[in-house]
Amino acid sequence: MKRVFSGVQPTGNIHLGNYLGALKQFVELQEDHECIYCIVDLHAITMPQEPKVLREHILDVAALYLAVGVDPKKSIVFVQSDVPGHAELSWILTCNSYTGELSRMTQFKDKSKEKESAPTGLFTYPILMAADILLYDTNVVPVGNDQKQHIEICRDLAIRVNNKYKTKSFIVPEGRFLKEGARIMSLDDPSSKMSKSAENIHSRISLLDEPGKIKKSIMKATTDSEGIIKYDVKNKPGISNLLNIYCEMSEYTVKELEEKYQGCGYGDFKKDLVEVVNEGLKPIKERYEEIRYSGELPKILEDGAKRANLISAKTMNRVKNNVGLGIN
Ligand code: ATP
Ligand code: LTN
Repeated sequence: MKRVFSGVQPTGNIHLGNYLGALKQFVELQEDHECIYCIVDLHAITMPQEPKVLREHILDVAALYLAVGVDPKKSIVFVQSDVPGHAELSWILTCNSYTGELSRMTQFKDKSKEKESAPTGLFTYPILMAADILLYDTNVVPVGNDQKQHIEICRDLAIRVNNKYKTKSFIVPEGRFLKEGARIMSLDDPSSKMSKSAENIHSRISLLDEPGKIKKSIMKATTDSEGIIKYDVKNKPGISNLLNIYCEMSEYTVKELEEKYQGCGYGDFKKDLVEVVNEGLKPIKERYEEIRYSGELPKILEDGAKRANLISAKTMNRVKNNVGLGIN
């Protein structure tokens, strides 16, 4: 069975982009893969975090994993900082990376722009992510399209270390991306991706938003003045984004939706989309409420960390041996 690894940062506001771009695939993959799903808290501290809030967000994401259908009996679910191998392997990879390749990462450029000096962790973020993946001999990494560059550098590092030490320390993983165009964009500005950190709460639909808030966000969503429901990302990015969301949250294809709404205005289309999104999120919210405060979460995460540690310890042993670290 192929092994899958992915992670989500515990930074709050898990939104429809995270769900459709990542979490939904996690659930599908666990049927015929050995899956490891991580809450990447070490990545979260590359930006300032309030300790008490961070702790809560870790449990929020864990509960959301389970609420969308990740099954801890089938998959390993754990918190990154509970497994020391991530930070350890990250250092070895750091020593095999170049400042030039890290400076070219768009995420670093975006997040550090207009700052006089940026946190070093933000700069080395892709290396820690590579360590996450390589630590588990991962074959497949399901992520949103925005992570393509990170997967590429992870593959480069794996190949580079294998070649440098003339041993097979790492399996070279493949990314599994959502089909092109299915990147979920911000509702108020369809030229940027839906994001946890955007200031305007109506730019995103968080999975735990109230139905009334969701209605408001969708009804306010930026479209165009043409009034024709047609998929055309270049000229009609707003309506195309809403068509994507509708399609991903229902059984319809984009083509079928264009036919269904031929001659209708944006208002009617948006009203139906509100229904579809609210109905789709209802069971997730109900399960989340059950799980989040049930007391079973810490046990599930502890058990996950134990299982993850067993796998990662084997990899660390092999890699340290290949690199010549330690005495045995
Ligand atoms: P931020 O916007 O604050 O940078 P984020 O929303 O990208 O954070 P992450 O925890 O970094 O959140 O991402 C979790 C997963 O969700 C990743 O696989 C990422 O590719 C995916 N993802 C994030 N935003 C989108 C989006 N708008 N559309 C599709 N997938 C997305
Ligand atoms: N950078 C990722 C989160 C992440 C991740 C990983 C995803 C950290 N480590 C390992 C897949 C595999 C993001 O989604 N922004």
